[in-house]
Amino acid sequence: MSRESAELVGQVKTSSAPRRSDRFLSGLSDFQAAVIVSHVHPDPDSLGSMVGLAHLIETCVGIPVQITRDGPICRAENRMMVETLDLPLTAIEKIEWSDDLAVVMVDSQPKTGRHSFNGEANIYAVIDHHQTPGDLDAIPFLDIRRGVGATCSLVTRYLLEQDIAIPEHVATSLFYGIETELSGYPREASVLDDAALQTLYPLIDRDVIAKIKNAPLPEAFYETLLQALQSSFIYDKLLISWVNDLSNPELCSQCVEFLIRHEGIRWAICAGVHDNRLVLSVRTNVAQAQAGEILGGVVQKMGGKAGGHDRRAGGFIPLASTSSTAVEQVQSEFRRRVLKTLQVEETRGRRLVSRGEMLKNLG
Ligand SMILES: [Mn+2]
Repeated sequence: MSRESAELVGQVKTSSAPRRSDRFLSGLSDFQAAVIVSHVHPDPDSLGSMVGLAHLIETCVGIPVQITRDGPICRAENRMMVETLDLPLTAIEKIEWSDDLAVVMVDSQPKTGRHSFNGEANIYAVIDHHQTPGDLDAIPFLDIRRGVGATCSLVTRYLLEQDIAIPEHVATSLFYGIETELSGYPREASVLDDAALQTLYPLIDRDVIAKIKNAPLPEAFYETLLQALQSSFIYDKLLISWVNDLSNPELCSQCVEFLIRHEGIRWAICAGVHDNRLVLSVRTNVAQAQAGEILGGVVQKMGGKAGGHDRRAGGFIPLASTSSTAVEQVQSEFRRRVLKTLQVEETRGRRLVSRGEMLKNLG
């Protein structure tokens, strides 16, 4: 085990410095209450991290904790997670901000364009694992570990350090958060993630996990998938799929997770139009590809925001108009920039499903 790995699982105590969870908790005693925020459309890693930290703070500090929902949760599995585990989320716009409130941001960083939280109160802590750097000036507590697969793994570590009981619904939330973050290949997991999964497994409700994974899918999912398949273009190792009418922004990631499985493809992008934005979701099966930084670089020049991990990224480009000409212009500029960045020749584009095939299927 490398020195770094040993430190990650906490098996070597080489210094007398306080543990991260001790530092995190000691700073909270100055506050009356805490509120935990995450990125927009919170995913299982955000949800699990909030549930785990709320349990940690309530148990160890004894102050009330609110966990929040920034924007709607659309993905069927994520909605099922909230419903089945009965997660007490407060809509972020309902929070009454004050200086007595400790704001803890999880699974994202300030001013990355991924929150509606925008400095309404001072942030006490940021706990995250994204590549995308945020504005971290003057934040008293930071735990940002880019080499860790899930924020839930960091939170699980805090709970173990404090040696407190982990109730079933907390363990199940954390476990599902880690599992979904690590899905896909190659695995983006550290020893800390696997240690957390092993610790949590005996404590979880496995029926609940199965119920979440098999959440019923809305009809819009199939309509979007059909649209995505019919408008997928392959440029060598890259597949780009255009969805002109995206009923919810999270459908992009569901489509792209299916498209990246194509045998010849190393990079897949689904771009959909939703709410005056070109919503983007990227997957790659190239190890250490830095997809988050690559997408961030591409959209930045087009006024957009993006971020993510090595194999997964998401973001958006604002659309001045959603007329088909305006959308096509943005699409073609985005395509040109992506092809250039990934060094793929544009002339080699072909449809995944030919027009002839589509018409034949209709007949
Ligand atoms: Mn995460």
